[in-house]
Amino acid sequence: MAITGTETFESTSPADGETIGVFPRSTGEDVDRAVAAAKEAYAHWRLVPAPKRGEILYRFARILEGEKDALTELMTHEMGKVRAEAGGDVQEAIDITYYMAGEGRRLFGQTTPSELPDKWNMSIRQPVGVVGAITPWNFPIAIPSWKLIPALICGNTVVLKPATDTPALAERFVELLDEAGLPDGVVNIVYGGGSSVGDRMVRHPDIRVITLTGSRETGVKVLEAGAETLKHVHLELGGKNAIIVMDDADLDLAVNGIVWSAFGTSGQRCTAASRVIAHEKVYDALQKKLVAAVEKLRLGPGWEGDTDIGPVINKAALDKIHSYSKIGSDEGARLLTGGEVATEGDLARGFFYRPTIFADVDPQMRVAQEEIFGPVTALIKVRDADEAIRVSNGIKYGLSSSIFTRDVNTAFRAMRDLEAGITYVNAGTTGAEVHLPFGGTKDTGNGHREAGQAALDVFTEWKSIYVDYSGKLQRAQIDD
Ligand code: UN1
Repeated sequence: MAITGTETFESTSPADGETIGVFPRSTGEDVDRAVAAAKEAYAHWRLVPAPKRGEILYRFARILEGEKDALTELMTHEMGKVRAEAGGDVQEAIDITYYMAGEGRRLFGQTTPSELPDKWNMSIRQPVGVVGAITPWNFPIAIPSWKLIPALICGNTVVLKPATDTPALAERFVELLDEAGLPDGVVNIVYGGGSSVGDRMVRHPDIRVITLTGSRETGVKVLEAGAETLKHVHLELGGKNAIIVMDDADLDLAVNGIVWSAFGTSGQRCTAASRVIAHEKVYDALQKKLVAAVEKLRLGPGWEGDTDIGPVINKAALDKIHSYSKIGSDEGARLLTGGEVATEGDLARGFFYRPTIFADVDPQMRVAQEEIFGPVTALIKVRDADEAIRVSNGIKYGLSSSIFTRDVNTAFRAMRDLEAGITYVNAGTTGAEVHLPFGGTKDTGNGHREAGQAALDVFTEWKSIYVDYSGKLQRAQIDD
């Protein structure tokens, strides 16, 4: 779909400022045309048998596999994550595509007996219509795929608005979908910011579903704006996830889990472990091991083989993250390591922040309550499992949670009582797999889940069908 806007914006690498590409800024009319194209394509796409839609998606999965290295490389440049993680991002897209392509031969509904004789009852899933997908920069291939692929297998058509930090990856993603054989108009892309292009989508009467991954603040705005047209709104918002380390935990394993979950992707995951809740008996030992492990991490561009931590996404993010180091210190938390922008040598060309750990954090401090979305974690000391669970739950978000313990009773209590959409036992807070529901409780969302079978509920409506073959009027609830 051609874009008429004459304004452009540049995508640059957060690692060294190199220009990745120049993209058109879509206008409101561009959004309207994209929606119109999607609406027109829907008339046909919804009638394509789901297994045939699945065949196109299988082809897409194979194309993605072939393009995995190139997309990975591009991601290390445009988004900044390190190569292993960028590969994982693309792999997550491949995984969900194979999984959802298979749904083409399932998309199960239900059949159930009727209360009346000679009558057939069933319920089926039907597509909803045009889906508006608003995606973030932190998983620039995986998250568009979590939203688009389930939407498509169910028979919807899509308008995608990717984050303005990662347009090149989104453009490539859509080109590859085209290459797989999606009919024209089934997927359309628009570029631009949330307050202009995003807002137009959210208010558009012909978009029936909005699926957003973003901040809590944006989520509330989208929900409000979408209310006017009674849209289905699927929200995947923030987190302030904690790892609990009990006194019987394997400490070295816990340290590995914390380093990976707190500092992987430079802490820029909704699922990142931005709090560590440690039992008082292991608190000091854990601190020491953690600082030693973190100070070994090497900062650098994601495309360099020995880099552990890449840049953060942009200058505004760097400033926000750094402001929390000051907030933490001002609140009385003890800075164990980090707390500064890294500028030595070539790092000065990008947005690098030293992995930062605060100790002696009170659960109510801002560094323990607010989503920082950077390589910062806060250590909190507790006396027992009850307090650990209480502290873990004592936030407004409810995405991911974790406990390291060897006690099966404690593990099961945590599995039951942690208020979160995801709980890990003896693993960090990141690493969701695509065939399980992904999402959170409380302010992390509005009750929906993506991925897994649960994603189908976002992208379909249930229709109940009653077929009476008795040849006479039969009245439910009245006739025997
Ligand atoms: C996100 O940060 O929004 O579990 C998604 C994980 C990844 C997905 C994170 N599989 O960390």
